Amino acid sequence: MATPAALPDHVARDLREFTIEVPSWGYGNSGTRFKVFTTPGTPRDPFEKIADAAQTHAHTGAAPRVSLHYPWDKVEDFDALRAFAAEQGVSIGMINSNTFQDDEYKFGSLTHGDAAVRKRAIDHHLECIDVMRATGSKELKIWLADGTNYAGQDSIRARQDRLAESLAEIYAGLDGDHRMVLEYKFFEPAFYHTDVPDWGTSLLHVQALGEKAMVVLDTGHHAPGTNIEFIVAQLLRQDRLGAFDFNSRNYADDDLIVGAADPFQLFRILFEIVQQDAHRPASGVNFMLDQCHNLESKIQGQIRSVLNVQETLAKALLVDREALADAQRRCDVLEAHGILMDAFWTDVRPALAALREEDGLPADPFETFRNSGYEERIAEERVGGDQMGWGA
Ligand code: PSV
Ligand code: MN
Repeated sequence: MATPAALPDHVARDLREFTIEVPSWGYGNSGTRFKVFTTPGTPRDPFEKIADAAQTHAHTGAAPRVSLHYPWDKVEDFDALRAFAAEQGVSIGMINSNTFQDDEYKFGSLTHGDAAVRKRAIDHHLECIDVMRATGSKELKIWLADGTNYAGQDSIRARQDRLAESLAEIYAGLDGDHRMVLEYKFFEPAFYHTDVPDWGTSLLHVQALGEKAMVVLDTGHHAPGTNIEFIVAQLLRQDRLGAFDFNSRNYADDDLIVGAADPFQLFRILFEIVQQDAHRPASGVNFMLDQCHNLESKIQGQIRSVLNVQETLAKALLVDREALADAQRRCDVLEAHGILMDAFWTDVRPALAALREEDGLPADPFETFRNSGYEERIAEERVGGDQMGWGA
């Protein structure tokens, strides 16, 4: 397919209404278990994280919500945080619970054998729901580090039963317009079994809970070689794909920039999405980033990620679906494959730049941000205090 000078109207419309949610923790320091590097200008409180996230939105026009992690992003006054976000031109997105950093949770949280520990974990989620009420957030995201390291350490079955009971208590605490999304991950930190290791387990739990519960798919949470687009198609078919945690990986849960390690995989995922119209706001799928920028500039990394998703979505929208359906009907394997590849290899960047200019946005948000002086300014201004990072 030749480079299109302009995008077809329906593609332009879909791109204009498509939004991405950014993670507050993507703007803080992060690292590996070997080292967390600091960077001048890194936020020292959730307000500064929101100010940085607002830069991503100001330059791309496509990232209007910031997801919070609780209690990492705990503040005295959530009303003030909400108001500050609005001033900055963004709003608060999902509230991510955290039951993976307290000593009490060493052997599990919602699955723990001790009812007192389970109650503590359930109460934490009810507190997250209060934060949702204060911030205007409508979604609670649950990822559990629960699991075991050795066969025989605990009963897999009993832990599933306890998990189901704990989730039901949290679900009962949601308001009518709230949703809960349950994330799965095949290993880490547990190395023998994980209590929510895969989409099937997550789906079984959310189906048992009710319509307000959905699955969240983190692209870094699968065994190598897993066909993630198949999972996407299947969850959409069940109306249970609630959200994405986008990132990319070469090995395990690398949390690198989405579309960096395997752009073609991102294209295949987004093609499943567009075939079911799930990229449109009415679908309710929340496209979120869950990334850490250990080496690169954090705001630049977030902007690059938003652009990668936009560019790949544009390519997925350009697939000639009529021609594809025709080739599929005739069982012409390579013609069908070629139709996908034509769209994948299309350079949509000039047409996207033109679209942004029409909307009063910078044609190249990445370069415009780099040249804006913002990073130099925060490096000078943000002196003293403790930079935020994991656990903060
Ligand atoms: C776990 O690896 C995870 O993907 C969950 O979404 C956490 O909340 C997030 O990373 C934050 O580190
Ligand atoms: Mn995640």
